[in-house]
Amino acid sequence: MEKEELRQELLKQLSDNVVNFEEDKVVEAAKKVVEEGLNAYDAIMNGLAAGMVIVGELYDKHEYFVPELLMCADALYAGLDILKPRIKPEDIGESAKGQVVIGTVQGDVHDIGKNIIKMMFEVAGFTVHDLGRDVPLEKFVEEQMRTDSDIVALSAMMTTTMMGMKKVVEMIKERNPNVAIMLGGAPVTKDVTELFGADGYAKSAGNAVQEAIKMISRLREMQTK
Ligand code: B12
Repeated sequence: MEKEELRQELLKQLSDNVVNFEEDKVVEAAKKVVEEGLNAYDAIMNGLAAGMVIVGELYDKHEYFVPELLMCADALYAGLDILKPRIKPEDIGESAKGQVVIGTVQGDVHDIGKNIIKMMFEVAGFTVHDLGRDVPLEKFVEEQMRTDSDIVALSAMMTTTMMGMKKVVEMIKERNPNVAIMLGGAPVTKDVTELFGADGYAKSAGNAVQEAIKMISRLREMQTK
């Protein structure tokens, strides 16, 4: 099989098997990606994560319910375990050093997207302090101060919990305006980011690290002016 044909076939297998919560088959396809020397980052984004987008659509159409979602997430994580150690920093296109505090805000247990963003930062060379999900808002402030991190990255997947981000931005900026705050998650937009007074936003994992690096240099430029 031609390499491109094999790539397409394996991406489809990863995506389909996340959707069908076939954990063993996801593992099998992920191992094949590694054996064939294909790009692990591509397999995560265009295979596993693409499958999870379809899962979201099935949930929205009431074809899938909570138990299915959780089984799909298990299948996605099983694939991530195999592919994550194989990502190369150059696949992400940037390499950086710094510290990030990350978490999903209070009241919100959605952490699949947050975990993917965390992985991107780790691969790009950042030290990541992961607070997990349903994180009390003050905890972000405390952890930033404890670690003296350059970036605080907040995730929210619900319109209700998204409002908590504004509070975190206010609390952190009040203490230290030089910390770069980045927002993300399905309901978050560029407009929301600006309205909440945060510094950066990324629609997906694909450009989160690049955006974070731009955000830090923007802030540093402002400080030297
Ligand atoms: C999986 C899922 C769940 C799982 C979560 C499992 C887990 N461990 O995460 C479970 C079953 C637990 C769940 C529960 C609920 N859910 Co739910 N869930 C979803 C679903 C189907 C998919 C989310 C997902 O994982 N997507 C895949 C990942 C890869 O994508 P992502 O999260 O968007 O992340 C990407 C980007 O957003 C971005 N990103 C994310 N975070 C960050 C952070 C930063 C800093 C940056 C830069 C980028 C970034 O990068 C990521 C990677 O590309 C969505 C539907 C949807 N279409 O999104 C509903 C959805 C989010 N859920 C919803 C709801 C309502 C609920 C429940 C209240 C349902 C209920 N009645 O019980 C509970 C909430 C519990 C709670 N208190 O949080 C609603 C929210 C509606 C709203 N707008 O407020 C949605 C939109 C479904 C819907 N249409 O109604 N859910």
